This record gives sequence, structure tokens and C-alpha cells, in this order.
Amino acid sequence: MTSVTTHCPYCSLQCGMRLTGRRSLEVSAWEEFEVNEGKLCRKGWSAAGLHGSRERLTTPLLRDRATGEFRAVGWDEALDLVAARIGALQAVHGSDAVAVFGGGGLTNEKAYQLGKFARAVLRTSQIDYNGRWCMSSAASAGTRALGLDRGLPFPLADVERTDVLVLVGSNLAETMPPAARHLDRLRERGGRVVVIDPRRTPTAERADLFVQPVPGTDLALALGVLHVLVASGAVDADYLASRTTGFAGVRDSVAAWWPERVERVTGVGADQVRELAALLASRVRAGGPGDPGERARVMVLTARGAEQHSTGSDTVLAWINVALALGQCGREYAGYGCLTGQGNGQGGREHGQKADQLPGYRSITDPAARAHVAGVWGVDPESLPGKGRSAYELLMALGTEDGPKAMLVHGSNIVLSAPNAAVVAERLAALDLLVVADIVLSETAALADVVLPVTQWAEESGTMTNLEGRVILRQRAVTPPAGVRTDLEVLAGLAARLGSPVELATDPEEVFTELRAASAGGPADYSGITWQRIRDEQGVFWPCPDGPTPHPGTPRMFLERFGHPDGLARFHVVEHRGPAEVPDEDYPVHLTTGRVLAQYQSGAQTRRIRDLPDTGPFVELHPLLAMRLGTCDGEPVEVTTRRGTMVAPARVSEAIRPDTVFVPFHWAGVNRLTNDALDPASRMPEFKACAARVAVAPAVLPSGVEPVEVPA
Ligand SMILES: Nc1nc2c(c(=O)[nH]1)N[C@H]1C(S)=C(S)[C@@H](COP(=O)(O)OP(=O)(O)OC[C@H]3O[C@@H](n4cnc5c(=O)[nH]c(N)nc54)[C@H](O)[C@@H]3O)O[C@H]1N2
Ligand SMILES: Nc1nc2c(c(=O)[nH]1)N[C@H]1C(S)=C(S)[C@@H](COP(=O)(O)OP(=O)(O)OC[C@H]3O[C@@H](n4cnc5c(=O)[nH]c(N)nc54)[C@H](O)[C@@H]3O)O[C@H]1N2
Ligand code: SF4
Ligand SMILES: [Mo]
Repeated sequence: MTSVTTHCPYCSLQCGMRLTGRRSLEVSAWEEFEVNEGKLCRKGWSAAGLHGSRERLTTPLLRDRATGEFRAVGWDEALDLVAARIGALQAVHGSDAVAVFGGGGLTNEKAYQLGKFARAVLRTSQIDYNGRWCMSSAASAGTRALGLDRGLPFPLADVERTDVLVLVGSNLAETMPPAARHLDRLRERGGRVVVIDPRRTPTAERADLFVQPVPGTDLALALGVLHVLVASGAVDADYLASRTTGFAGVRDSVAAWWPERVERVTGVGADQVRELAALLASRVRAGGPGDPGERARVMVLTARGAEQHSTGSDTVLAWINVALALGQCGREYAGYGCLTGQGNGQGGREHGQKADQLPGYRSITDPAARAHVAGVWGVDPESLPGKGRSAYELLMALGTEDGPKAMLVHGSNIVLSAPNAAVVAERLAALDLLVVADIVLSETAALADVVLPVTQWAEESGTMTNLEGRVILRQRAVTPPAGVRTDLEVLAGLAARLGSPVELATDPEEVFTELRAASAGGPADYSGITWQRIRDEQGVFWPCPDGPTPHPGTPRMFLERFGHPDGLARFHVVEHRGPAEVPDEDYPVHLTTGRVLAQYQSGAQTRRIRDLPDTGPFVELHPLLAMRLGTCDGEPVEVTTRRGTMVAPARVSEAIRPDTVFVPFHWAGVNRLTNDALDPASRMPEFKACAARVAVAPAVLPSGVEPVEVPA
């Protein structure tokens, strides 16, 4: 029996856990790891449920053209076929005929290698990943305002040491449950928690102030809060002068956002807008009286509720404006942060699986970055392709005249998790070749021409970068099942068959060493991090450049200067636009979507774990709406948008606004309804707001039976 310390396979908290195993695999607490202090949510405790499960893929599958069925084949046959068809398609249509789709759950080593495989082996520009569905709006806003995007620019535990915490569109009590203890401890110390969400979630139950806006109106709320702060003279003039630029324009732009106007747009009472602003400008101090002259420390954290909108990046900018105006960014235990989502939501966005990016968070259009990375790879900088299409635009181009004809997917269950999913499924069907590497036969893998079975987390090692920018190490605990390969081996196998000009290592530590060199000098500099340091130090925070003496890593950023060349933070003028689709006569309610505690993402992994409840989707709606529709709890209701329709049981709850319904996306259905309007800056789709019609579901009749008209 071996026992290793490692991290959970799911969300960005990357809780530390101990795995003991050989045949069976047991999860136990790793108390010393400070991020979760031995706590796990039920997904973490049950994570070993896919070990030895019949649901695991253990052999490559090839779709038989005659029957349409899969048949099991050997690895050589599968990889030979994929390489031959890639070669043939590229010979006819050019390099960009092949696309690569990655995931924010992949280790840093895999994300890096996927980018290298696309640019140096396939020479395609067509690579992007599911991080576009996730935190791309916050990343885009953070880069523009603060000059550098690291989800949380401080350790998560700093949450306990602020005075006023504002959560905009985060339900962390269900999406990262061990993190909720920081909210409890902050309140025990006398700090205040504000939660902004159209639903009174378990997170909102912990709030001192709960604000319940109409979906998609957070931007207007932020403008209103800043209006009150300006009007009451609460802005920090010294800070504005010494650490920021651009406030004057923003000040003028919020002049017209008086609280009564905000109330009309957001549904949040004008008094509550004033109350929120007053709290932010207050002298509330957690943990004792403090210096009476010193203003409260304010920490604003956004998550998907604020970000997954066609106005998501402007919304984040508006909240950063609020934090900057109060002098909070770059102050200890205060400032702005984004709660990333996927296990490697942070590292996955730094090492080159994004359409416009090279390793180290470098831009693919920057000649110096191209020269540096080409040097590490041993290729001519000229040979590196340019910027490709963003995730949703890439999916929409599949199988079109000038779009890719083949796609390789590593780490995303696209047909469930992309917006407007029925159209996405049509695009996948239009491909000449769809290859999916996965650990289970996900709904997307089930559509593939070739399925490649890969190892899961406990069967391989690799680094992840958690929501704090802390690079941590997952360690292998058990031998993989016979027949599966790692993603790194798959990529190396294809590269060899494609006559690759570059070597692709298969040992993850070797890949990390290369990643360090490729990231050196970039914004996300990992060059001073080693696997041994990670083991010794409970992770290392980037940036951590290599040098003659070991760099300590950077737990807290921006204390001295922001990431822009002049060291100043930038205010940005942003306007409220609202969601691309708002309710009207035909579609009178808002539909929003999100998560429940016991399921993860598209559910590809967690729906296959027996210890987790698999309830199927539901439609959360308010008793007033239920009454109007004539339905009650548990009865099937039909939700329809301009794109599709679904039926699921009603879950009647006073926790939600009466004008809004909520459906989780862990099961097929709701993404056939969601809107694919994209944020212009980040290309993030609008998962969190569209217009819908809800009705009592028509009785399900056997086919051929016509409903009978009952006379009144
Ligand atoms: N249990 C569980 N945990 C997870 C995941 C999972 O699938 N399951 N996934 C992980 C990933 S990848 C991510 S990205 C994170 C996401 O973590 P969160 O962002 O916390 O999760 P969501 O449920 O998507 O959205 C949060 C809240 O936004 C609210 N909301 C909806 N519309 C709006 C709006 O217009 N404005 C505001 N202010 N709020 C709105 C929803 O009601 C919801 O309560 O979770 C991570 N953790
Ligand atoms: N309506 C709605 N839709 C949403 C959201 C929402 O809030 N509402 N949220 C969006 C967000 S934030 C996200 S992050 C996406 C997530 O949605 P997806 O991108 O679909 O994420 P997962 O369901 O985690 O899919 C990961 C797939 O990769 C497989 N996998 C896991 N580990 C590995 C590995 O190491 N290698 C390989 N090759 N495969 C692996 C898993 O089995 C699974 O099939 O969904 C987005 N979609
Ligand atoms: S909170 Fe996230 S990382 Fe922690 S156990 Fe749950 S799913 Fe895993
Ligand atoms: Mo996410």
C-alpha cells in the first residue's frame, strides 16, 4: 500500500487530500495543507469512485463506418488512423484544417504540451479551450485594469482578514464548500459579508447584506454604488493620485446613475444601493477597533454570476472601479479578485492552449514572445502560427468552408457545456474527424470518430495552479488500468506519426522543466519553481523567476505597483447595456443557470460516481410564478427559449426572484436553451441570462395518441 499527498480532481480550490491505494483507492484528510485544512466537499470525498469503475474507458474506440457503432481497437491502429487522416486533411486544406480544444481541468504540463502540439507539430492556429466558458471575462478585465491577471492576487485565507467582503455572483458555499469557513471566521471577527445573487443561496445565508438583482444587471449596480461613493466624498483622493489613472472619466460617467435609476434597472431598492455604498465606505473593522481614522478594508470577489454575460468583462471592470475608487487594490487584505473555477482554471489560462497565447501568459502576436518560445522549442519563430478563433467561434466554424475539418478534444464535454448546444452538436457532426481523449465515454466522446482512453488524476502526476495562483503538485497514487495512456503519451504518439520537427516529452516533470524555460520572463513566470519546492513548501505562488538565490514566490501582488509598465492601475469607463436578450411578451422570465453542490460541470465524471446524488435537472422557480403557472413542486414544467425547449421537474423555492428561473447545467438540456451572445472583449458566452417561457409540461402521451379536448 502506498499513501501520497495530492489534490482533488475537481474545482479550483484544489483541496489537499491523502490517497492510499493499490487495488482500491481511499481518500483521507491531509490536515496540514493550509488551503482546506483537511476539509473536503462530498465530491472530494467520493472522488475515488471512478477508480476500477466499469465506466472507465480502457481501450481506444473507432467508429465503424458501415454500422456506425464503436469497435475496440489497439493503440497503434487508432493513432495511425488519426495521424493519417490529419495528414490527408492538412495536405488538402492547409494546417488550419485541424483544430484542438483543451480544458481548464488539464494539468499545466498537459495544457503546455497541447499548445506546443498545436503550434509546433500541427502548425495550426485553431486551438482554444473551455476556459472561455469560465473566467475569461475576469481575466480580460483584470489584465486591462490591473495590468496582470491572476485570479486571486492574494492567498484565499486573506478573506478572513478583510473587513467587508463583497461576493458578486459567487455561490462558494456550494461551489467550493471548504472556502465558506473563511466567511464564517470573518463574521466571527466582526467583519461583514455582502452577497449579490438573484437567488438566496447557501452562500447568501451567510451574508450580513443580501442583494438580489435581476440577472445581468450587476454592472448597473456597480455604477450606482460608485455614484453614491463619489457623491458622498468617500473616494480616496490620495490613492487615486498616486496609484491610478483615468478616474475623472469614470467619475463623470457615473454621475447619472443615482440610486433610484439603479433600482429601476436592477430591481435592487435605492435604499439598499445606498446601504451597500455606506458599508463599503465605512470604518467597520473586524477583529478589534483598529485605527479609528482608517477606512474599512474592502475585498470584492467576482465569480460566474457576474462574469458569464455578454457584458461580463465590463461588469468586472465596473467592480474593479469601485475597489480602486476606495483605494483597496494593492492594499493588504483587500482589493479585487476573481474566484476561478476549474481545477486548473488559473494555470490552464497561462501556458498556451488559448487562441492568442504562448506559454508564460505571453501574447502570440508579440515578436519577442514568439522568438523566446520558438527558441525553447527549437523551431523558427516564423513557423509559429498566429492568433486563432475563440472557443465558441471555433466551434461555429467547424466543418464550414474555411473552418477546421478535424478536431481533437482533451478535457471538455462540449455538447453539454457549450451554449446553444444543439447548434454546436450540428457543427461537430459536420467534421470529417472528431477525436476525443477522455477517461469516460462522455456525451461528446460518444459523438467521436475516435475515442482515446486516458489516465485520470490519481494515476499520473502533474502540477495545477489553484485559484490563488499557488502552483501545487498532484502525485500519482495508483497504477493506471491496463490499456489507457496519459494525454502526454497520446500527444507524443501522434507527433511521432506526424513526423514532428520537435520532441514531445512524456515524463510530466520533464515537461514542467521545459515549461519553466518557456515561461521565463513572461508575466506568469514559473522558472524558479521545481516539483521539489512545491513538495517542500505547500505550493509556490507565481510569479517566481529563477535567479542566483531562490525567489520566494509571490503570494500577494500589486502591493507596490500594478502590472502596467507605469505601475498604475487603470480606470475604465463602462456603460450598462444589460443582457443581449431580455424578457418580452413571448418569453417573459429570465433564465439563469449554474451549479449544485453534488455535481461537477457537465457531470461526465460525477454522474458516474454512485455516492453522489444524480437528481437530473430541475427548474427552480418562485411560489408566485408557480402559482401563476398552476404548477407545484415536483411537477414537470417546460422551459422554452428562442433556441430550444426542455422539460424538468419544478423545484419551488422562495430563494429565487419571482421573475427568474434557474436550471443547473450538469445534465443535458439547459444548454440547448442558453444564448450564445458573446462578450466583445473576452468572447465569453452569456450563460447566465436569457429570456424564457415557462409552462406546465404537456402530458406525455404515447406516440400516436392525440390529446383530448375537455369541455369546460
Ligand atoms: N459543486 C460544484 N462546484 C464547482 C463546479 C461545479 O460544477 N459544481 N464547477 C467549478 C467551476 S468550473 C466554476 S467556474 C465555479 C463556479 O462557481 P460559481 O460562480 O459560484 O457558480 P455558479 O453556480 O455558476 O454561479 C454562481 C451564482 O451566480 C448566480 N447568478 C446567476 N445570474 C447572476 C447574475 O446575473 N448576477 C449575479 N450577481 N449572480 C448571478 C447564480 O444564482 C449562482 O448562485 O465552480 C467550481 N466549483
Ligand atoms: N449553462 C451553463 N453552461 C456552462 C456553465 C454555466 O454556468 N452554465 N459554466 C461553464 C463553465 S464555467 C465551465 S468551466 C464549463 C465546463 O464544462 P466542460 O468543459 O464540459 O467541463 P467538464 O464537464 O469538466 O468536462 C471535462 C471532460 O474532460 C474529461 N477529463 C477530465 N480530466 C481529463 C484529463 O486529464 N484529460 C482528458 N483528456 N480528459 C479529462 C472529463 O471526463 C470530462 O468529460 O461549462 C460551462 N458551461
Ligand atoms: S471544494 Fe473543490 S477541490 Fe475541494 S473537495 Fe470539493 S470539489 Fe474538490
Ligand atoms: Mo468554470
